Amino acid sequence: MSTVGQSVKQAFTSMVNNAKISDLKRDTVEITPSTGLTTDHGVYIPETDNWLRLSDGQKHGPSLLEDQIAREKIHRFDHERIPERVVHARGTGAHGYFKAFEGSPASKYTFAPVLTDPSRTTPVFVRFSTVQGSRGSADTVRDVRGFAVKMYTEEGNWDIVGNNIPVFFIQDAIKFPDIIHAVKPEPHNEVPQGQSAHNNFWDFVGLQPESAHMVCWAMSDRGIPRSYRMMQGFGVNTYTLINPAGERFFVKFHWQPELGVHSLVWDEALKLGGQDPDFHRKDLEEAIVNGAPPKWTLAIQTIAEKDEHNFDFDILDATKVWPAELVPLQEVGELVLNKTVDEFFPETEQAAFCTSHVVPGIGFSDDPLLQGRNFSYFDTQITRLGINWEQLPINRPVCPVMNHHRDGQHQSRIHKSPVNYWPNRKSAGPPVPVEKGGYHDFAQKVAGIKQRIRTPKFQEHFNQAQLFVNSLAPHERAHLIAAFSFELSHCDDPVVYETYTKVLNHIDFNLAKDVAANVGGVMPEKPARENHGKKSFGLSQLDFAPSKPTIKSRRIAILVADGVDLSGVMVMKAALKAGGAVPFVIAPRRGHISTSSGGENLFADHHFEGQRSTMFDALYIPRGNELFGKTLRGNGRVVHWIAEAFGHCKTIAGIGEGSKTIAFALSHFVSELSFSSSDSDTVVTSYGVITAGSYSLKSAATDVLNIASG
Ligand code: HDE
Repeated sequence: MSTVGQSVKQAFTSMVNNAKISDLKRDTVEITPSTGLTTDHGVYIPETDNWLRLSDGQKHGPSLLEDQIAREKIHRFDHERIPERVVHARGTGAHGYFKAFEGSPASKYTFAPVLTDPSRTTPVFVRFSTVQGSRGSADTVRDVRGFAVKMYTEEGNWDIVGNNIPVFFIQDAIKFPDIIHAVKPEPHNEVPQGQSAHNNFWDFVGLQPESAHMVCWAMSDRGIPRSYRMMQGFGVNTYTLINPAGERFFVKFHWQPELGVHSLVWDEALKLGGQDPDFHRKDLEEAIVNGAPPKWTLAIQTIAEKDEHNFDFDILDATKVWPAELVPLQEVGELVLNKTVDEFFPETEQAAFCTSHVVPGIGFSDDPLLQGRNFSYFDTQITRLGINWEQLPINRPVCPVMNHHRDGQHQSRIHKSPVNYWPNRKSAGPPVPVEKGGYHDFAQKVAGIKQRIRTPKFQEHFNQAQLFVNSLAPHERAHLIAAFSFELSHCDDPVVYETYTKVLNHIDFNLAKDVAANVGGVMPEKPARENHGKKSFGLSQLDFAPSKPTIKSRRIAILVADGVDLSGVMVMKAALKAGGAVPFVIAPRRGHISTSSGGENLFADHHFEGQRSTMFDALYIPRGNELFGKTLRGNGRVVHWIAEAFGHCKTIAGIGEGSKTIAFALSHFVSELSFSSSDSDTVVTSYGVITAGSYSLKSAATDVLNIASG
């Protein structure tokens, strides 16, 4: 999958270091060619292929239970699996760092050095995930993506356990088991996997109108990101910051990707689910290994305590965004992921996040979803990893840890002290409570009556769903209609899809009509409520186009066959590499390809059948001799590749025979294009032909760079 070999990858990742990577080295086992095989108790093993058995040398007799080596091997294997995460089971992770910007505006709101001190490099581990599917489910399914960040600060670990969507399905943590039971595979047959397109999910959200806003986000292009590197992250919940003067601010956290926010189209997502279920995992690794470490800017939105009630929504309600027009974003620092893990299980699988892990200067709010989460995460780690989960190498802080917690399964620390309680007769000795620099809870005045209620502002559910739908670009809206229609058409209980089309009419009359027409829902006669007509910045993905267009880390397929013009390939490859893209040469076979000038001096990375257009962002077909053109045009996979890439709005470029091949493949779709010139040079996108006819190779390369980055 990568253009560099394993040794280069190791060389690259071994260069990366920070306090956490050094800390992990304590437990990293180097394995050299001369490392001997041993049992777990350290005895060398001369043979690991045959169970000790009775035999006369000709016939097998019974295997003997006394073979402690075989027994140990099987025992260890039998217990390899641990429970998967109850949600977010499927994921991948990487190491990196966070650095506050020089003059970070965060210092007005917090004294936490991680956000304010630009001289610090804070090690970070990030795990991305999908929510619904099991550990082995496909990456590209329609789902919310997890974006969990663990910062190993000098004051302790700080976890921002976020998603790629800024709101959530429910307002109160007590509903979490219900929404998750509803979206997960149905209990009677454990179907479907990695999908929300089923009766139970749509039944629940149809009866739970507070989900409407989040459902719109999940059905939008946000639900099918192109890459983990091309999506935003959001803390979602309302946290607080405390400044040196002791003033408290409500805060929301946003991660903004350097590469902009991009999505697959649904047809690609569906196909990739089968063609390359690890598409997003491989994409993250490929970018890091090829020297394009993904980056995000951390931005905060803050509201002073005194302004808490100045909005027509409750700022503690996780089903609401804080519109950027009302609460501007302030950029405070940068996150970079520059190292892949050495081993998946001990690092990514054993990584455990906890919303309750905050550091001095950062606190919670009364957001009822966050309050429940603060209970849930620690609790779930006990089932998954055991009570000493914070001692696991990936989870332990890089600062000192010392207290009177003791024992429990898998205790790995040996405490040299005769007392394990406080106060004790050795009170002059450590560990003693630390006043200065310790975590002081904010002195918040609270009064109330114990009751199970939702306050009035928590009862409005459609204003922001409408704001989101209004803010979409026309193609995003079309995708939204298609996604609702796909999902509801997979529900076979009429009560379910009829109920949901009625809910849609509370969001947008035309949206409800379009979906109802597709799925046989209830066709509304008039809007259930007026559209307020408002839009907000930052809800459409188009608002996040990178300031400078880039093709960095984009995968470009160069289709070739025997008889290809070598220079055409090399010029384009060089141009793409200069732009930071990752070109792959694909041919009828992997190996050497003979070129028009003679000799076999072009090496193909893959053969046509081994890859699909869906795995690439753009396509280029160079010049070649007649045999070259005939081979490509006579290959159904190539013709399909071009047509499919065109259908998925990808940039397609061709020169000479390459251009003729594109014309041949697209003749059904773009009849108005003139491809007749035998040596015309062509760059096509779904937006039209960029040029045809007298077009130089160099300008074609430039155009590919410009277009692919658009
Ligand atoms: Fe989670 N969530 N969640 N969640 N969540 C878990 O913790 C929970 C919520 C999120 O890569 C679990 O370690 C409750 C919102 C991510 O390891 C569990 C509620 C957001 C991950 C849990 C929520 C998230 C989890 C399962 C409602 C976005 C994966 C395994 C009150 C801000 C972290 C685990 C990783 C994982 C509980 C709602 C994000 C059971 C009770 C809102 C990214 O503790």
